Amino acid sequence: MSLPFPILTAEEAAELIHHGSTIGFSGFTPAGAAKAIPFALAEKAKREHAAGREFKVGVLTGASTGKSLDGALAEAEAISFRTPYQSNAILRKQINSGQVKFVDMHLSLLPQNVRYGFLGPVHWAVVEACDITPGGGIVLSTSVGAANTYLRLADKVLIELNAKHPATLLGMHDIFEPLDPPARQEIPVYASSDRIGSPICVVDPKKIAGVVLTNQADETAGFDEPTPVTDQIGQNVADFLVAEMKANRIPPQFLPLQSGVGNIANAVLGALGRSKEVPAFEMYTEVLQDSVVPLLESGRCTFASTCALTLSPAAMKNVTSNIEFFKSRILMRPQEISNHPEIVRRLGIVSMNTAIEVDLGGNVNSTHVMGKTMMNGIGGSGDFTRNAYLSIFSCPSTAKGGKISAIVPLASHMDHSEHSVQVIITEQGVADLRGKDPRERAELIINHCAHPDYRQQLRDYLAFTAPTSHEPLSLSLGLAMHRQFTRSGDMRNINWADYR
Ligand code: 0RQ
Repeated sequence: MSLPFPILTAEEAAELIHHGSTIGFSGFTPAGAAKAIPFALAEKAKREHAAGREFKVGVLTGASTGKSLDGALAEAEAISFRTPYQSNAILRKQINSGQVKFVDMHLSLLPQNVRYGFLGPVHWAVVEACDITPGGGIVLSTSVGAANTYLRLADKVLIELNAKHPATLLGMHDIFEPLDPPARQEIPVYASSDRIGSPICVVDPKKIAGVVLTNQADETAGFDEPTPVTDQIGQNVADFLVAEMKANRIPPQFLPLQSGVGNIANAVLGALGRSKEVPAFEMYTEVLQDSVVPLLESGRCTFASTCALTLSPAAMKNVTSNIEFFKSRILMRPQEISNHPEIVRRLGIVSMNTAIEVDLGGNVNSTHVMGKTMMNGIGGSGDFTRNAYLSIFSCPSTAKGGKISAIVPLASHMDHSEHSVQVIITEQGVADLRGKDPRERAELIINHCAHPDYRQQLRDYLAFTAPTSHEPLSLSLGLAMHRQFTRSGDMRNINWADYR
């Protein structure tokens, strides 16, 4: 089919974008992220810089992306502003040195914040598609993210038409954008599999400045091999959910599951899939990782609503070669819907996200190492945690070879407060904080989740706090374990007397 749009090289497309532009890219994780145009834009930035001219752009995406987008643009020092989430090592350094302004945002809020004008105008939408019609109908590829909103709001649109993703993905997306207040209405998703929108995005064809033909796989990174620690965390989560079911706190048909990204999330889902006692379940989540594909094939997972197919090339091939099977079991939604608090609360989702550290009150830091250094961002963890039927955070009890305790007296940064966090799970065990007061919480977390190397020093800390206060907090000692790590490189060296 011939298209009524200019067919451009990635370099020609990049030439259209000027210094100071704000670009809304497709991509939620590396899945469905634009690749050729951002890479060419990074090359253009290098040329401009070599000629002594400024060249930086504002980068909006769905979540993290791949090496051709965040990686290449960061390496070219071409990013002025970035939101809402990232996981690239070079970009992380630039964010932490103040070179790039980064706004860490709940992923469900990003599209409405763009619509409300809170982030300024979007000059370009650069979106990967697996098919496009002459009338401006766009079939997105392996994620939706915020691409639908960028396509609608941007002044101009560039499409990467990627032959690597088959046009038969048509039907796997469900595009829906809510009205804005005061006209806002309910979002009519009553079950994980409910379709409420359109399989395609439609843009005014006059806005399409060009189409770039590509053939590139998603730049998904593999997972680390499971370790005894991640396996044990997974097992503890599975055992906890089985016990909840037996106690009739989870209905026998189970509840939809949400799971975050990374090694731990992958291990948790693997353990749930293997469990003989967890019944077949649905997922209402934001990222579908490799571990879910065999669960869908075996029927352990009966349906997965997601925002992205974050799959390795092998797992992706599995899906595309059996597309009709998976199309009846997977739905990709915009992040505004996959992560929407209203739906999370209505469906009764069990949320499972990852902490960097947890404090004795049950407050969770998911983003900032030692309170200062941004790791990736809050992502969707807050969207789900605050509204979940049951909210779980898991992490290894220690980091950096045991020199850091993930259980600390006071979180050095707080993403999820004690009011939203119900259950903490490490390889050591489970702290069920529901209905517990601050002192009970502290004891449960020390006894069930802290590493044995740290239990006594955490108990010593508790002993220093005033027994009559509601929160067991010492203003002078709360961050002493963190200070000890920055001083000596090992939290185990703490001598509380040095800090009193
Ligand atoms: O560092 O790679 O240098 O060894 O953090 O930790 O244990 O490999 O776990 O890959 O699951 O990532 C919270 C970062 C965990 C991630 C986080 C260091 C550790 C290692 C990675 P190295 P692991 P994971 C989904 C929803 C955001 C919130 C969320 C994340 C590295 O899951 O970004 O769940 N979550 N969002 O050594 C110092 C500590 C540490 C520490 C871990 N206490 N101190 N370093 N690390 N704990 C996202 C989306 O919405 C898209």
